[in-house]
Amino acid sequence: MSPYSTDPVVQTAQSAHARLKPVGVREVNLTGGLLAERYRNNIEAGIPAGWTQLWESHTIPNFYVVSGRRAGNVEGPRYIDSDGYKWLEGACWAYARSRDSALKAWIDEFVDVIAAAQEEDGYVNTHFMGERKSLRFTDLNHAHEIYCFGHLTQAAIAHHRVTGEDKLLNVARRFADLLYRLFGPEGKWGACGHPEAEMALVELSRETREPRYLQLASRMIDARGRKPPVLDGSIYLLDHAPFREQKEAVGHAVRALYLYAGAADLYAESGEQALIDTLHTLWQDVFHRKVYVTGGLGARYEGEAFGLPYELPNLRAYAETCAAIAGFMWNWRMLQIEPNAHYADWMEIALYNGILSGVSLDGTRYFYMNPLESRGGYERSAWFGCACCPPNVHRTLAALPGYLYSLSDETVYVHFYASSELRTRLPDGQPVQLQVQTDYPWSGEVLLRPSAGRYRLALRVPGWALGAELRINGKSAEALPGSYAVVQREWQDGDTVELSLPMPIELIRANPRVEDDRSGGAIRRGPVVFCVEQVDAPGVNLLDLYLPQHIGALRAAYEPSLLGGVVTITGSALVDTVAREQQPLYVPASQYTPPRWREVDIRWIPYYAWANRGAGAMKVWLPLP
Ligand code: FUB
Ligand code: ZN
Repeated sequence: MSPYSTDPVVQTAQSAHARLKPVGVREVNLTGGLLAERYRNNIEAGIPAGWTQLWESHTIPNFYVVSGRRAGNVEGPRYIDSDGYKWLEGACWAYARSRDSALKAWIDEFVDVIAAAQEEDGYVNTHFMGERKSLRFTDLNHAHEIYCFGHLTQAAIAHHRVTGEDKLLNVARRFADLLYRLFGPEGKWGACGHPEAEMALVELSRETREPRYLQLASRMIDARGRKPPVLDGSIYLLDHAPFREQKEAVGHAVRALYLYAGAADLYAESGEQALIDTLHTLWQDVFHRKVYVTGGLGARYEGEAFGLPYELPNLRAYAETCAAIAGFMWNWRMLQIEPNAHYADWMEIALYNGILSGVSLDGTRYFYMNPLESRGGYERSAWFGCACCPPNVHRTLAALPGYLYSLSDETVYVHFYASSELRTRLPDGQPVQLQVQTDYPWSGEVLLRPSAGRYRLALRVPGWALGAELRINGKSAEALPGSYAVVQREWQDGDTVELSLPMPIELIRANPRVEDDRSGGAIRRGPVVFCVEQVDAPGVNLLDLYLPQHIGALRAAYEPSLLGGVVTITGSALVDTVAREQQPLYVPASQYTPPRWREVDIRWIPYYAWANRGAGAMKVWLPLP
């Protein structure tokens, strides 16, 4: 029996330059708590509603049309196939554990029609078949053909890993072979204006042990920034400089982050120093200067792009759901290469804030943009004309079990805390089970029960967890925030590991270079960022609302019947009672009326849960009085 998990999300088990090996999605059972609930809701509500939307948006009918099984026209944007593929990937990860026959029937139907749509030479993209056939590969900048191939391939790999069937994998391989003929070493230079295929090709080479796909991924990364340009030489398409010379995160955020994730995948195989140096430089730029406190990425509406350093507006935050997910994917790959807790810390911030905010609590409505402030009127939609985000949520939540743990020789890494059971084998074949009980993220108390055997446990102590304590069978051990606490022993049945991660209510201040936030603060508790919604501050214009003088007077409590069960924070805040609407917009400082304070009782809720009680105003950052 292979010592490797057969259904991981990213298969680094044999990657020479990744220190961590994954566990399979089937090896982890989420048994309770917030992540289990979001995971279940995604499978029971989000993915089924997505199937309906794929029909209504014409995503699936397009495949029927091009395969000749239905009359009609292909409709929708050039990248519409990718929405279906992302859903399909999610459906496969969901099926890994649910084994639900109705879900399998949808998967089978979709796989069947994709295979039927594929042409003899391996090409499949509904937008460029039929009448538009002559336009194939004539616009690598904007056509998204290779991007759609990437999503097809990721779906195919999930399908193969989860079902053991190779029908879709063969479709992906035939398309990859076509791309290799066109853009491999014997072909022209080529890459997609929207990166994505790089990750998919590395993973395809891992799945098939076919080195040509890795070579093609490498060539696509090398294709950027050439002279004359292979694309259009623009920053938007990440074609402004050779990848290894890109020192700042610029351009379209999702494209950039997928490119970085693909480069990390390539590094895990090649070990090329220049690649990891570039990735470290870009990571510093993104996570020290360009990320929202929610893990949101890509500040600008214009070009859906990264802003300048510290350009992080709240009301006009773009923070596309896909970008938070792409950052999550990149950090996962970095974490498998080198298990530094800061990668997992940012994954966790993104997951509990900027990713979960992307989907409604009922699991069927989505945000495209995730602003940190709203004046009201902004709400989630069931689908979009450009529907990249909803199925990205489907695939991410469906794959959650595969993200909690990793393995290395003799070590089980615990990255994220959720009530769960892990049943896996260490790379040396030793079976390991781990039971985790916790109310995380509402409580930082975590109880772990490892099965007997000689191995290490590496427990992530989040960077925010000052005062963390670790006890092995009641005896204290070191737990440094921002690192993995490693415990090695001959575990006996009945051993307990207790991790206490203090979760005080924290006032977060931003680097004062962030102009929107410099005179304010945000409330965070553990990894969860909070916000105030209009409904919890009745009669108060949120523009007049200020933080309280003493954060210490705020109280956190679990409210089981609110928003699916959340910890809320209550207490008094300050309202400026000066009738500001009657004041001029600008006055000489000598005539300025300072605030007149009144205390009001308000409630903060987790940011991810906002806009589930109407589309009222909302703020994450409030000014300090
Ligand atoms: O271009 C396809 C998708 O549309 C991108 O990933 C999103 O950012 C949106 O631009
Ligand atoms: Zn999106």
